[in-house]
Amino acid sequence: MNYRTILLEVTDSVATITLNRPERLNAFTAEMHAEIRDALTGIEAPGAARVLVITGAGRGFSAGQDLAEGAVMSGDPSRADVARTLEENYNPLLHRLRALPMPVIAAVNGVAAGAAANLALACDIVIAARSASFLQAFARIALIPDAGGTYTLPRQVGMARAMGLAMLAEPLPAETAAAWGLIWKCVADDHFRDEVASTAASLARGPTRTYALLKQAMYASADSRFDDQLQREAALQREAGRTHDFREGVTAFLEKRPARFEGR
Ligand code: LHQ
Repeated sequence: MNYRTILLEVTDSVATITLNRPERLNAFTAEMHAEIRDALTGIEAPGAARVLVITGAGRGFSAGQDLAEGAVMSGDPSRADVARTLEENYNPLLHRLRALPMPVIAAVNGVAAGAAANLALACDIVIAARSASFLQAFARIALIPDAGGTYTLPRQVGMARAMGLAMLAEPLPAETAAAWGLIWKCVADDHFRDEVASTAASLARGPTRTYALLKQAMYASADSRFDDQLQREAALQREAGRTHDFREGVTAFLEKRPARFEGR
């Protein structure tokens, strides 16, 4: 299918969604959300892909919600409902990415602002170009961080830094984001695309089913008690132990050869 606001490419089991409104720094519109939903339906189909990469066209990753989109400011201010797009678009997207049974890489090529910053930070692996930055732009327009920001930030960088980022709304350089443990890696701009491609290719050769189970375990951990998490680990490990790739992994180890995972 031809999209107007995104590009979708699937090569060697790596699906790439490129946010593609560079003249608006890839700001999100309702149409972009609908196209991403459609693309994800294809990517989720059995055997379609083993990794998803989300990135931006041009110089930015995304400037978050398109503030010029009619729905954002329409109607009587006392009855305005900016949360509607969260409930209809962003929140379901975040849930879907978390539940996607494969690794999701945010390849942050440039500035990621507002909801787009938090969408990127909710992905499984975040790789940023050195010139990229993360901007909790919300307070600049008198909103609170959304798209999971108030969940992700205090957990990943601690309350002091989360508050500073949210209230001061200053760009956080990619290098600092990596130093703070907010993202996986910050890579020199010249090597960024190669690094994303090699990471995606490596994950695409990995034990996809196990990655899906690992996501479930990791993301449940923030809200779990120790004992519950141990039980969850055991249940999910039981499933991992029944995959073809587990047998292959152990056999390959014993035969002193690289494993050939099939993702099942
Ligand atoms: C844009 C945008 C944009 C439209 C750049 N919209 N055009 C959820 C619920 C409902 C409502 C509200 O929001 C949310 C969640 C959110 O995401 S709230 C946060 C929304 N995002 C922002 O507040 C960020 C706004 N953008 C900026 O502050 C800057 O553009 C940054 C710092 C990201 C980049 O600055 P520059 O590199 O200097 O680029 P620029 O500002 O010149 O932008 C390039 C063009 O893109 C420009 O258009 P123009 O016609 O002048 O060339 C901007 O107007 C346009 N643009 N962001 N969010």
